[in-house]
Amino acid sequence: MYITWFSALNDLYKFKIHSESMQPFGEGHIHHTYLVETSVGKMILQKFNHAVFTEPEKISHNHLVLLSEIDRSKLSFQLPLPIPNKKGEVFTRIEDSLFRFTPFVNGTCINEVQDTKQAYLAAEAFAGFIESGKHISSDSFLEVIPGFNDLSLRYNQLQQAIKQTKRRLTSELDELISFYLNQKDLVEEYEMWINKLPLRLTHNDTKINNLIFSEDLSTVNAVIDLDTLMAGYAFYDFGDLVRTVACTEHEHSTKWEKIGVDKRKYSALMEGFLEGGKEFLTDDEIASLPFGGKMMTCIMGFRFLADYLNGNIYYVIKYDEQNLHRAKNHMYLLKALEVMG
Ligand code: GN1
Ligand code: MG
Repeated sequence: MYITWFSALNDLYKFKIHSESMQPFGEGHIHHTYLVETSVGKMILQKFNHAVFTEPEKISHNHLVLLSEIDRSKLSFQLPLPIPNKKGEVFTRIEDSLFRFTPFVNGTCINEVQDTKQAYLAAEAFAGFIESGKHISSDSFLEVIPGFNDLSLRYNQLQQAIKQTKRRLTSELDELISFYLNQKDLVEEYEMWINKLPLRLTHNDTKINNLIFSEDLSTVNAVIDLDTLMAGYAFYDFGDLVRTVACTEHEHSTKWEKIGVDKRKYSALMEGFLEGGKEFLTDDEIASLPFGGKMMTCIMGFRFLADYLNGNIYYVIKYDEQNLHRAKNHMYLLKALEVMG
């Protein structure tokens, strides 16, 4: 299988791929990602998940808007965008699969920050990303996944999954369903904020492993995973950082009693985001940031639980109950964030 892809890819790109060098790379839940050596150096090769992104041309459109509207040389980090094939296309179709190459950026990807400095840098970089596109009209971007971060829509999708599920209702599952259905207040608060705040270019998937730090973790070398860049609210990007940086345990941890909020990392995120966003953040946006942490934790809880109920059709999982456990992990995190206010 791989051999067929490689010989086809080798004909379609200007560089040669050393197939024996290929190794799985990163922790993404959606695409299959590999690191490969080529005649022009290391590259990232992805077998693209077009069941999740059914309209890849919208991603390309958004990338082109970004390329034409921002001056990447002015950014303090790289934005590695896909490398076109010989025909100028960023996606290469081989049989039923889509592939793409992006430049490999040296550095290190982390799943957990070791100290508050990295939390600060991460938030500053993601706010800097929004800042770079602050002059672009939100209408210029296409919605790559409809309602991707829309809490009301995800709540409805969860309700639908509960109605249709074939899963047996255990007490654990029952507790999670009740907990998430009880989050109506957050959904209402979400509606209130979106009626008040400006839409901007946002990244929409600001988990910590979507940054490449320098080896010594002293700077951010690149903001990666640019598939979901589109119009959104600043609190989405702050919120997903809270979910993945300020939590005392990883997203896949099942050590329920250890899940909580690291307040020092949370404060560092807030400081970094305010610094990176100082040129554009309005007072209302600043006031919405704490809501973002709760909202993004809640939306992932909805999505993980819905995916478990739907039979694990969306996220890559390592065992059948992993999505249930991710939703349970997020229930504990959301409870801890609620306590903070
Ligand atoms: C997915 O690809 P990855 O792992 O960065 C998901 C995000 C979720 C995340 C949960 C397109 O991101 O929305 O936050 O998993 N991306 C998509 O960790 O659904
Ligand atoms: Mg990713």
